[in-house]
Amino acid sequence: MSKGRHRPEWHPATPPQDAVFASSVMDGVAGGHDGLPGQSSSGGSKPVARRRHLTVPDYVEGVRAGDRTILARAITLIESNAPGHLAQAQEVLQALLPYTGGALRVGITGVPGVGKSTFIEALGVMLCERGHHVAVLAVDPSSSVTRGSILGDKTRMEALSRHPNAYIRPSPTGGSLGGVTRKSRETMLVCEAAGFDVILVETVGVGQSETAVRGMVDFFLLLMLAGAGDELQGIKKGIMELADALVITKADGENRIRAMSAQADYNKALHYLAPATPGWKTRARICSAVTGEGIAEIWSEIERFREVTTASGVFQERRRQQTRDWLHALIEDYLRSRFFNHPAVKARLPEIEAAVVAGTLPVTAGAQALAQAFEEAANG
Ligand SMILES: Nc1nc2c(ncn2[C@@H]2O[C@H](COP(=O)(O)OP(=O)(O)O)[C@@H](O)[C@H]2O)c(=O)[nH]1
Ligand SMILES: [Mg+2]
Repeated sequence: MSKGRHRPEWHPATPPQDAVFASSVMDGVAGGHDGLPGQSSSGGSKPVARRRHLTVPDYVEGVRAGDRTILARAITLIESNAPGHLAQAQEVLQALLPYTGGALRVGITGVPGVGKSTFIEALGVMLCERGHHVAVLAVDPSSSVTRGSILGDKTRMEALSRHPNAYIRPSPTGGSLGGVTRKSRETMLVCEAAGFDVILVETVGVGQSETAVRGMVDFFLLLMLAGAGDELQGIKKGIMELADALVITKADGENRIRAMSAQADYNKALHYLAPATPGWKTRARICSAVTGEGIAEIWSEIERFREVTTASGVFQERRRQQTRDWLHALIEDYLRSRFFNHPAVKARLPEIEAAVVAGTLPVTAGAQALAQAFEEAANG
């Protein structure tokens, strides 16, 4: 592994290949992350306790007590792709489940450079000062390429990462979007059981990850730049339809006036879109993480959203629906992978693919033939 990058602090006594680890961990920043204030996580002298094997009750009690080291290890366990770890992770989750669900879950998306991390820093610090406990997670399926961009972001979240009420967790590098979102959802639950009452999920708005994050949060915030008012169509419209609030960032200095004009444009455009949440009107606002303008107002709006949708039942129903959707998504992933990895399917797929492409076999007949081969083999 490259310098400055190493395996998670938690790993089995007899290390298998590095490949089983869903995440690799960069050298820690000097801050309170992972409960190691001011100490590099690759530092030479590690407390003995960090190496100790943890049982399921150890994890559960440690997380419930808000022990940052054990919280970090529980998340690392969840992020592991090793089959042996999956069973233990699920036992831990099962035990923690009664203590989950208490946080307000907020997703934050926008193109790279729009100011997500800076916004999260400003909002997060404000919330921590008010006594909230804030966990920041990232969903970034591309991070196996960019290697956990939130780690670079941690320099943008310096004050927040040092705040005792905050916990910042980099994106798991799990490969597929499905894998990354499973880990992020479960990490979110563990953070709730640890007592965090606000979960902020950052995701880059460049692919399908914003749809995945919309599926795991209560409130979805889209950050936008001024000067984009003339390109309201296309992909942006699709993302705008997912948002419960639209925020024009960097409304400071000379840009403030442009931000206000963009706000007016977006409010007009939003008028014609179906609301992302029934009974809630999505509005555009402006904010500046530099002057602090708009940050407190956005939080008030998120709180009002919770009140309105809780009173109408939409809040609770969305969570139930998200959980059902999650179950179905996992089943689909499982079946898809069983199907395509089955020797009977693998043996016939190339020939059937070639036949449908050549136009000698109807596509439906080809799919049926594969399904039949799979079922016959699966039924013995
Ligand atoms: N003037 C101004 N610059 C900002 C503001 N928020 C972020 N920036 C700058 O915009 C750049 C990108 O910010 P960042 O938070 O990393 O964006 P992300 O990629 O969406 O997470 C950085 O150079 C920030 O300093 C703001 O409110 N006002
Ligand atoms: Mg960022």
